[in-house]
Amino acid sequence: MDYSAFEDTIAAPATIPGTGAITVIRLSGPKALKIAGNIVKCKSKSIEASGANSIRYGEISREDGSIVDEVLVSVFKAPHSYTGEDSVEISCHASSYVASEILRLLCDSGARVAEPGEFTRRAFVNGKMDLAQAEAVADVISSSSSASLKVAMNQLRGGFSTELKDIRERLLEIASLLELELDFSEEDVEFADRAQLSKLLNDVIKHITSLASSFRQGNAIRNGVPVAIVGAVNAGKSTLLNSLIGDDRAIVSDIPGTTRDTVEETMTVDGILFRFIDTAGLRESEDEIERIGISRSLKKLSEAQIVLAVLDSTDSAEVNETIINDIVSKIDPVEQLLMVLFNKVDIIAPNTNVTLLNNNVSSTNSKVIKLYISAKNGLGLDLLKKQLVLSQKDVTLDSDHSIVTNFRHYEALHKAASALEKVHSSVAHGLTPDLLAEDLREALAHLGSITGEVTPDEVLGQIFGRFCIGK
Ligand SMILES: Nc1nc2c(ncn2[C@@H]2O[C@H](COP(=O)(O)OP(=O)(O)O)[C@@H](O)[C@H]2O)c(=O)[nH]1
Ligand SMILES: [Mg+2]
Repeated sequence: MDYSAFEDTIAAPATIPGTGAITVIRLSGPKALKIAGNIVKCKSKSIEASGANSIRYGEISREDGSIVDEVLVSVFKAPHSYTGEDSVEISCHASSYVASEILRLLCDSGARVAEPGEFTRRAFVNGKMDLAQAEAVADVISSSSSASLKVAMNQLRGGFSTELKDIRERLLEIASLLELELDFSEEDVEFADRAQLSKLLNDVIKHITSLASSFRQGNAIRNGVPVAIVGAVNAGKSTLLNSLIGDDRAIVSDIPGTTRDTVEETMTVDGILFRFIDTAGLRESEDEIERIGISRSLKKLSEAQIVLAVLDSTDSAEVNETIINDIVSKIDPVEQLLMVLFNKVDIIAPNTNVTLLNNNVSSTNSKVIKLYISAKNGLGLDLLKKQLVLSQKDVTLDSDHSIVTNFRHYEALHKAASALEKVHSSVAHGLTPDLLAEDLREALAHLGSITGEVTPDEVLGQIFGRFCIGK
């Protein structure tokens, strides 16, 4: 069946050769079965004569008859494959040498090495998935928590696309009414009831805006809830980052001003992905590089969802008060959660049960979370992690709407909403349909760019170019 839009047959390993037990080499295109049949010899009928969705056992030999590997070949026929084309997947032993030999033999038989993301791009072009779904493939592969997997899966299975389709259909309805008016513009007819139009537009704008505003949450789900670790120099911020992630990631030293740049690490706690950001200590500095580090810290502080203010509890109460007030003045109490951590409790209260101590602290002051910890000895960190997880408990994923995790989608929604705002105000000002129709078309184009209905080739190139080879 000649289904594919492409004439050439592409090949690439879909797994990383040299790791694991097997490597899978993908082959897709009109000649996939013929090329695979050329290099894989099976006992009974050839690969080319195999039925769809079958698995065959065979041997791959070089031109001189020497054997390369024993393999399993999965056969898929158009349009029932990932790419929508005839495809085969060769499972060989994971040696990178074996994989490169097989790839060479495939190319000698007429295949060419696939470009990054080319399999998924073909799936998109052949109508197996839309662009948002294709992008979700990469998100599913890189998902690292139950929430990020759930959102990516919803997008992959078309949940987000269906929601967009509904919005587009409502707008198309309005657009077609307006176009009709345009055709009859000489006769001065008004097909679209302006009050109804205004209400419809309002509903759609609200829907799009709420999708766009889910990006903050979506971004946290995909890249981790941003947690900034801030405070004075030498309070133990870098030690805390290292203890939390269980690795010596940031440099710890008693020389003040050691951390000059921000260091980020992600970690999953109770299925929630957090992104911890160690920052340069906030202080006046003469050092140019440290000053750049401090301004970056302030930026990270403003972007964080959770701020961990680390204090050195051996410092005086006045000193710490000043530091806290400084941090409080820099955060947004509505959008950001502050936790105050009195570090180095091992020095001020040796041999104390830190859990008991903290239970007393939190019960007396429930508004701001305060904890005594020892970043160095790991005291109080369990409680800290518990609080971090608790802070996310209201973040529900079971809403009716999709959650936007992709910046490209966020931007498109934003632009669509502004174009519709223009339509809305034009309606209010009683402007002619030709002016309304233009902005409406623009909004539709932005929405369409998310699912790839109207996406220029160069944008597609950028999106798929970020995929790895074999995807
Ligand atoms: N005793 C004790 N020392 C700590 C603790 N946390 C950090 N330190 C020490 O404090 C110094 C500064 O730590 P560092 O993490 O580099 O501080 P930063 O400037 O805030 O990043 C180092 O000598 C650490 O070993 C702690 O909980 N207890
Ligand atoms: Mg540091």
